Amino acid sequence: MATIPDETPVRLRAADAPDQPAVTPALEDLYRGFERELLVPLWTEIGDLMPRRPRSRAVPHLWRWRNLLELAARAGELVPVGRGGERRAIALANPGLGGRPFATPTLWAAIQYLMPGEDAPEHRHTQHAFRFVVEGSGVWTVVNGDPVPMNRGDFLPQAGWNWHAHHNAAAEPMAWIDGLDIPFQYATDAQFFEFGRDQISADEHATPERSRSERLWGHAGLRPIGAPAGTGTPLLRYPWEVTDRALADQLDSGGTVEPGHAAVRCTDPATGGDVLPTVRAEFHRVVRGAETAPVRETGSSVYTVFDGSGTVTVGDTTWTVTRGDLFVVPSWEPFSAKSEAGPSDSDSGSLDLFRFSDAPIFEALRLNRREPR
Ligand code: GTQ
Ligand code: FE2
Repeated sequence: MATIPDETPVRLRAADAPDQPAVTPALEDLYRGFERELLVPLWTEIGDLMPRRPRSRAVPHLWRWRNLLELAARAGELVPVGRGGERRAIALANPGLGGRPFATPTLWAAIQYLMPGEDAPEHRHTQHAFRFVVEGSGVWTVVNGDPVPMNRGDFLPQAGWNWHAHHNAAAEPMAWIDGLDIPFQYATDAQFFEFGRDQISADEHATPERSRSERLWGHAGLRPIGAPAGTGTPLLRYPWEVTDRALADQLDSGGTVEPGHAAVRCTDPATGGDVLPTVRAEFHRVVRGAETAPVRETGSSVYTVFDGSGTVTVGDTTWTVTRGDLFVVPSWEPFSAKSEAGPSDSDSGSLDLFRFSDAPIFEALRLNRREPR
């Protein structure tokens, strides 16, 4: 039996498959029989279905924040937000995924935009979601009636099936990034969606500095004994001040991933596990001049440059990146980042990256693999 070379094209045609008999009328008739009965022989498909290593249809791709923001602002002027469309969210469509609004085969990433005074109506869905704020403030997301502020650097997880609406209480428009597992759930045929109230109450339009969820669950190492179990992670905001301090303290105290590279993962305070069942969220800080060692992993990630600048390499592609830029790392593509001074010196002096990935899915299914490249 001939071995299939490593770089065999993804789809083998019947007659091209290794060790195939010559094409005779009898063989052609056999293949017509397969077609008629809706049967497909493994030997014509094996290179595509059972590759030697991951071959993502998703490709490395970068979206520039200034372009996203400019288009989102125009959508803010031209396109209303309301029942039906539900959100003024504009998704990143990976050029390898056939025009679907999928950043990776499992992850949705979008820029969402609300004009001053606007409300995005209440709904809930099985898809797990989060918000991440690159710049601005003034929007509160109201989760099960609890208004949660959104400020620069904040990470706001929101597990599936919780009611949520958003309202902009400020005089300025605000943009942020949404991450969801929409493409993954699309493949499961297990999604549900419900419309909530068209208008949330006056109480829920309140603009507290801290949500009820943070007052209960936002104290590291302290679990509220009487707090009722909700659906999914109970802490609804991971404020930037805390994340920033955690990264700075890690660099000072020698517990880094590698020299000059600190990283933290957002966890569910009730379980200690990933913050969402299908989505992992991490912050990485690479100090000026440092570079991360190239690594490849199964599963896909979307990165956002939160602060600073530098270069990032995904597979064979290297980009110079700056605040707000978003890029995709497909499964098994090596990734590394280098922190370098950029055109604007107003940053913190480090390259700060926010990363989200589908790692919890891969770990649950024991499909996770990782190797230095
Ligand atoms: O804010 O509730 O980008 O339901 C996609 C689906 C945002 C949201 C998205 C959603 C939302
Ligand atoms: Fe939603």
